[in-house]
Amino acid sequence: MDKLIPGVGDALLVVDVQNDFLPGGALGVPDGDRVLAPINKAIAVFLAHGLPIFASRDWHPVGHCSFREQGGPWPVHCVADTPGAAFSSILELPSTATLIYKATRVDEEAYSVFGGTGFEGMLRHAGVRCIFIGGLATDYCVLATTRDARMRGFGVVVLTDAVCAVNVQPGDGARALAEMKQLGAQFATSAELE
Ligand code: VGL
Ligand code: ZN
Repeated sequence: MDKLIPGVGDALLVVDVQNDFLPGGALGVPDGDRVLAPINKAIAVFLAHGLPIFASRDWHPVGHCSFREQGGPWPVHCVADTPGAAFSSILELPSTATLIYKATRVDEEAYSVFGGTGFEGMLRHAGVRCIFIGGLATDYCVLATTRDARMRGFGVVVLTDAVCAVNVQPGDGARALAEMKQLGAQFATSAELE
C-alpha cells in the first residue's frame, strides 16, 4: 500500500460527525459509525505533523427551512446546542481544531462548509492549499464542499473509508464519488496516511 504523508499546505476537514447523522440519530446515515475510526486515525496523523484540523457542524436554528415541518426534505436534525448537534463522543478532536458552524440561518440551506462560513478565508490565512476530507454525508455535505473547494482552486483528497453516504436514492454515494473524481479530487484511505 502506498504511504501518504501530509505536509505543509495540507489540512484535515472533518465534516459533520454529529450525533444526529450517526445511527440512532434524527438523520442517521446507515453505517455512518464506520467513519469514526478512520477519522480518528486521520486526526492523529494531522496532529502529529502539526497540520491544521477543521471540523464543521451542521448547526440549524429551530424552524430551519430544510426541515419537513417547514416543507424541506429532512426530519428535524442538528438543532444548535442540542445533543443531536453535538460531535460524537467517539470523535477525538483536539482542542486546537477550528470549528465551523454551517446552515445557521433559518431561511438558507448550506450543505457546503464554504457556504457563508468564512472557511475559504481561514484556509488562505493558514496557507492551506489542499484539504483532506472525511465525514458525513458523502452525497450532501462532502460533495458540496468538494465542489466548492475545487472551484476555488484547492486540492481535495477524499478519505474514502472516512466518508459515508445517506443514499436517499440508491447509488447517490457512488455517483457523488464519481463526480468528485471528475472534479479532480484524489482518493486515499486513512490506512495510507502516516
Ligand atoms: C447534511 C442533510 C441535511 C450533511 C446536512 O451534513 O450532509 N445532510 N443536512
Ligand atoms: Zn442539515
